[in-house]
Amino acid sequence: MAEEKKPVAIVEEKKAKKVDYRDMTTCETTLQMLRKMEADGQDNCFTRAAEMKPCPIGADSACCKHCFMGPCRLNAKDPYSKVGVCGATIDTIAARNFARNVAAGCAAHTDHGMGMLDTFREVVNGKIEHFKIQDEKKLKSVAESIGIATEDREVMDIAKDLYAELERTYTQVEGEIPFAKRVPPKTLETWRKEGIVPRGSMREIMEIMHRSHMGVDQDYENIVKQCSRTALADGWGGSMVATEISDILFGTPSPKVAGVNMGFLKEDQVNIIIHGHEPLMFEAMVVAVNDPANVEKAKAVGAKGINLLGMCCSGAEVLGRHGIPHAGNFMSVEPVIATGAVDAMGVDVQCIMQSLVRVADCYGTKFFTTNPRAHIEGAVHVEFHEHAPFDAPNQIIAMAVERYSKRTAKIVIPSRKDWGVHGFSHEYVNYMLGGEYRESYTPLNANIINGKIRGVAAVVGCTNPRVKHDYLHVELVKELIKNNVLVVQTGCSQISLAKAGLMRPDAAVLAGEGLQEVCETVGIPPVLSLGSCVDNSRILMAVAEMVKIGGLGDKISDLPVAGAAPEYMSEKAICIGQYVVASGIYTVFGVTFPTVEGTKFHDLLFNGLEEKGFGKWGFSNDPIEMAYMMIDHIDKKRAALGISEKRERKLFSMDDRRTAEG
Ligand code: SF4
Ligand code: MSK
Repeated sequence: MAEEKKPVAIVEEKKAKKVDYRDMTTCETTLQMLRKMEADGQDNCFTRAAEMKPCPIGADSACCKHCFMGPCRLNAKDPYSKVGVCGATIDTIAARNFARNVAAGCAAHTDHGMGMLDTFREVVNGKIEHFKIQDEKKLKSVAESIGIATEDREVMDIAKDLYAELERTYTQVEGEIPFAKRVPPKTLETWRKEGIVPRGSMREIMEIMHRSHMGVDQDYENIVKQCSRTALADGWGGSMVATEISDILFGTPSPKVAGVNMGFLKEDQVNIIIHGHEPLMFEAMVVAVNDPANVEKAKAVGAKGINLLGMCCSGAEVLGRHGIPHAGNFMSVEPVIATGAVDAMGVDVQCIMQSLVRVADCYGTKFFTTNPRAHIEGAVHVEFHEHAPFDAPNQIIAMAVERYSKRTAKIVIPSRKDWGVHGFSHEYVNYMLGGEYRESYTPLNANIINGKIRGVAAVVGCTNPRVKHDYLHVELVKELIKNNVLVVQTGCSQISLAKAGLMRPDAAVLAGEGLQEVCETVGIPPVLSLGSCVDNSRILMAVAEMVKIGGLGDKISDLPVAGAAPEYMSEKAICIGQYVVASGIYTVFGVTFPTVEGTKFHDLLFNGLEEKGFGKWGFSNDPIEMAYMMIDHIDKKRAALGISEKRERKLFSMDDRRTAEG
């Protein structure tokens, strides 16, 4: 019997602030492990958030440190009472800060996408042999969508042309990016009129960083234009390339039953978690854990096998593609290690908390960084190379097996396991609705027009310790489906909903009558999971298709659709929000929003953009209010399309609710 090792307290001197974890999460496994961490003397992001009061000036984005005459702090309560040392107004300061958020978010996604494209090039050139083109149908459809001929051509010839064309997504200095061809013509017209059709993302990011430098662009409206252009270079550019190349190389997801939650850890197996965003190492790991030589190594130390799980977006991607179980979303990453059952955690890029090194050390988990862009002080770096993709996974497995053989931490695995259907790619939705020989979104549009489906909502994004974990996601989505709004999801949000059981077809009973009928007829849950953060591009493809099918207007901004990221935390989310808004969709965020209400910049984002033919931003921290903000918007669009009267019954609006409450 292994001797229990008492974890070393992270906060030795300063006692972590006493918090009631029931106020912090609705995820019962996360709650159980947070309590365990407390008993073990560990801090976590919830306790650190309670200790770290956000700077109110910073939260309102009313400060600037873009030069060394500052930093300058304005007064958010009286925003036009002061200017920075250089004379910058609140509108300039907040718009520049927002621009830098967009730039960072766009850089993260486009660098990820470019990494995928680099791998694709090496596969096409025959320099990488372990990865192959697995989905030729997808390769051809992507090629055709941007004007590359495919008929009677060799797959590799098409692939070479596709690589050359898609490289422009990043490097092109003039002209429109290739996937602009996928944008509905009237939406593209609005972008052209505004001068925001993106060039290559490198160009856009360079320009936005230049323009937000001290003393350059000092007109918030002009800055917001470049925010839109840069963000669109992400959504219709870098992220879309990441999704499409992943599908071509690893297969386009189709629905599969898969498990979510910490209960999928197995005490008698070597548990390995991959956390981050890029699918390459995870794909190699899926092969490596099934390699008989590695399985034998695990059995030789008494384990029954190797149990691979995902976390965050890496996990969301393989959940839909391979049905690999998912251990939890962003707020559960520290708690999952506290189970003591994780023998190794490998991470790549984005959303990797630095604290994980210390938490892993406390519970004896072997912790590895794998990407040259993302080392963490104190972590063992085992670099992943696409040209020798099994080297890093084999090393990680070997060290996980060793840790299994020497487990000393007490193992406490929560029992909860949630099952659901995952992997609804844009292509599968097309097939599911129309059948193999008449793939089409026509039935979706028809059910929106006849009112069975009121509209479509994309609920996406992170979890954040500043709000109750999972709560906003789940309550918002429940309210939306109850009101016949079909919900699509990506990222950590989809894990929140999977844990709440809403990705099971029988969750249709929670939907309104019309949506329930459609779900039961097609055999789908009322909440469809589409994958990781970059897979928000699948949502863009879906709305473009809805416009193309017809009957719901001629641009994306005509559609009865809305978006939300109720618990967001990352700059990527700001960039996603901006490209969704610039594409024409009303988008509501929770937690906090980096503007001061009553300023011209705030008014532009929350009203003015809609007047120019785009979508607009909204904000609320009440999930029910958020739901009715989205529903009211959907109803407004239905009315403009002249399809309101086709609704079968009147549903509760936000005004009705206020009246009822009043
Ligand atoms: Fe202050 Fe202007 Fe410098 Fe910003 S750019 S820190 S507002 S002086
Ligand atoms: S992982 S960006 S916490 S969704 Fe994409 Fe989750 Fe947000 Fe990271």
